[in-house]
Amino acid sequence: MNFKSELRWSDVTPKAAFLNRRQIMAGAGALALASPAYAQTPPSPYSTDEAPNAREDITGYNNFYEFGFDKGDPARLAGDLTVSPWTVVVDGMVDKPGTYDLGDLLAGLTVEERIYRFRCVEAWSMVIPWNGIQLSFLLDKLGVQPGAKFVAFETLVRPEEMPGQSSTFIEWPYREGLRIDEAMNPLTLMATGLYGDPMPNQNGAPIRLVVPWKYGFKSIKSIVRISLVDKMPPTTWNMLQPNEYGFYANVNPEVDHPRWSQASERVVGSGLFAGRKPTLPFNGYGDQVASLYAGQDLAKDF
Ligand SMILES: Nc1nc2c(c(=O)[nH]1)N[C@H]1C(S)=C(S)[C@@H](COP(=O)(O)O)O[C@H]1N2
Ligand SMILES: [Mo]
Repeated sequence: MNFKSELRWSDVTPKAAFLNRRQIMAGAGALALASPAYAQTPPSPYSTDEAPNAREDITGYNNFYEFGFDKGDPARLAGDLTVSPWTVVVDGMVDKPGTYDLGDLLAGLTVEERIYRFRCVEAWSMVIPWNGIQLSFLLDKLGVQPGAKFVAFETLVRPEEMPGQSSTFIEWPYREGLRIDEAMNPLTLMATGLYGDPMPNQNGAPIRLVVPWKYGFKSIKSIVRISLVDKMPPTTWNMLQPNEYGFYANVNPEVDHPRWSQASERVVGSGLFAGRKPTLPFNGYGDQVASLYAGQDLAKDF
């Protein structure tokens, strides 16, 4: 049996990374053998060694306005979203445009575990063990043309399954974008799962962006369109409140939100009194990304 051709995109998340060695030795050998992709996932040098939040925090406290404005709405209402089949349109300045089945889009690419800090613009944070594909590898496969300066993303529009889309507060689809060098940075991930399981619907199934040095709103969920473009694309929060939410949205303790401080953050799940810590420039990823912004005034390009 050729396991590789039998594997679907959702099967290639590295579950075995979460089984300890003794479990693998003792009883899970069958899983390891049947799923070569699992066993081949070494710990990533890009992962933080901070302890991940509990699955209940990550899957129970969400922002996903397509399902409502409350943090509990996505967990309550996203369960019935149809995430398979899933198609992604790739268009613009790219060698291989098309309407891809998700499995075809990701075929041949390696799913890695990346444990990243995650900082919402609302000043709360978590540590999340994502599984996903480095965006640069996907873009290399698609063939970015020299004229492309930005990559734009759109979320699914399906009001029948996304009750929050009855609100006109946001002009759907939810949109986000990155400059090409940001998209090509090795930290930037197209996440397909967390904790070794396929992405929970409330976290942006079946595929979402994760940009760990930027405020969480850049990390657009449930992506159905990827466009390579030559101009800075319109993005949802910037369209809504340009003076509060910039295109770059790099985590920056020195540039406050007009209505609250960004100097510190509430660590979700860590208890009432101990749960605050200072926010770090670029969310602690400055060594990897500060050079992208050399020569830019980050108080202006916030
Ligand atoms: N399509 C879409 N993507 C989205 C959002 C959203 O409302 N719709 N919210 C953003 C915000 S503000 C945050 S903080 C993160 C939350 O991701 P999480 O629920 O997986 O923690 O998703 C981002 N991506
Ligand atoms: Mo957010």
